[in-house]
Amino acid sequence: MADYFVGAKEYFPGIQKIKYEGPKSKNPLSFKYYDPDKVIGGKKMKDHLRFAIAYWHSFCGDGGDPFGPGTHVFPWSAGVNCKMEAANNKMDAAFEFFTKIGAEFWAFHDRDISPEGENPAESEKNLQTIVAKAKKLQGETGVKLLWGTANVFSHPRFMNGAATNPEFGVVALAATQVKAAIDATIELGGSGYTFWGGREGYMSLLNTDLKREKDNLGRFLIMARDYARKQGFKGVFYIEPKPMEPSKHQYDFDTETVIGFLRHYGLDKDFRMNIEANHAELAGHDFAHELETAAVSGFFGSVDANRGDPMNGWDTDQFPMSYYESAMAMYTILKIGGFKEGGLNFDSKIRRNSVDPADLFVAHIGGMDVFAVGLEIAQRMIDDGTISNFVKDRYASFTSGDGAKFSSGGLTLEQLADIGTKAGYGRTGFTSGKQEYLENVLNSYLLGL
Ligand code: XLS
Ligand code: CA
Ligand code: CA
Repeated sequence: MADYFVGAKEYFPGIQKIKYEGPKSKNPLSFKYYDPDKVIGGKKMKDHLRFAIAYWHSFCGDGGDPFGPGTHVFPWSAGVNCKMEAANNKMDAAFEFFTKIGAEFWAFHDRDISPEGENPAESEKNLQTIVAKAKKLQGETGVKLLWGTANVFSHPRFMNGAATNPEFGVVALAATQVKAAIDATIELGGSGYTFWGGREGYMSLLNTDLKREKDNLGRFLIMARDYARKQGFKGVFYIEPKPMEPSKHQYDFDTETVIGFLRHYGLDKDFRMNIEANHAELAGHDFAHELETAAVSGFFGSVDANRGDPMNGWDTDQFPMSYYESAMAMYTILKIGGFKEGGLNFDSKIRRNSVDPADLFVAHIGGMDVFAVGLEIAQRMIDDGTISNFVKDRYASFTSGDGAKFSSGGLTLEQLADIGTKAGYGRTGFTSGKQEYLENVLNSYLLGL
């Protein structure tokens, strides 16, 4: 991968390629733990972690919030009147960032990278023009596309939803974007295509035909899948669960809900989960719960590696900071053999008042270091085996005798009750779960013991 900026202009001057300098380094623009080529459990860190940069936050999110306009000044659009020229510059800046930070993947929405035109045909032409540029930059830098998606939630026309909109005309307009974004993803060799349904939900049942909306969403996804497959897309489709915000009730509430939806509409062969830490929290779940739920059902796909603020109920999309969270996440991921097509996409944004160009680098460095540490801890958990052996022993009564018979479906309820009656009460059930002990064990891995 090239380690220099690739565009005509350098957008992050004074910042060199970020290098691993080790935990003792005081240089904020260096990795303390993420050492891309370090081998953990037989695989390089970079191949375990498959970091991706979220185009929308890093190059479009200007720090604006509902109470005030943006605070971040983007050198690629300052003083540029033509939207396409700004989009072009922004792509140069993005690839400069990808190569300097050393991320091998990126992810985008159609409207992040190219502006909407006067009509759908012009919008598509804009997208194709920028995609051609992105393809060239991918070729020059070796950076790859993790996934693409369409933004069918920001424009006011989508205020009542996209595929679940009560107006057919809006569903058709959503299709123009999704079709073009699928084409763009294929053109860029993306390994995934994501659907996040922010407005695929509702605010009030008083104006909502819930069954029709869900059926329409299922039908739309079937059409999108069939189109992409027809065009030769071999990658994975992702659904990204989120329980609320901006809708009150979102149909893709959490992993378990989405799995039920996918099975109901016959989409379970092609779709996997893109799990975001912050969305898990909004659903009242641990990040690891969502990952494990997807993993054990064969629906694990990719990850949006951010965090929320547990003190409020917003989607704050902050950079990850917790070694426990990253360790538990990587533990699940390692247990199922690691990422296949997916990766760790930083769907994270710097704060409104983080206005120095270096802040974007420092934020990503922190997130990458947190997952590097999490990976190391998870590998210790696996290598030592104390935790997995404990779990195995805890369920040992299902692996022989009547327990094994039960597990393989060899008992009726009468037979099961009969076994219970014969055994009697005694101390059955009073086996310690030893959570505190296991937490102490986890702490010792955290300290590298
Ligand atoms: C918003 C979502 C969104 C998806 C991609 O909350 O996280 O950014 O990841 O559309
Ligand atoms: Ca989010
Ligand atoms: Ca996300």
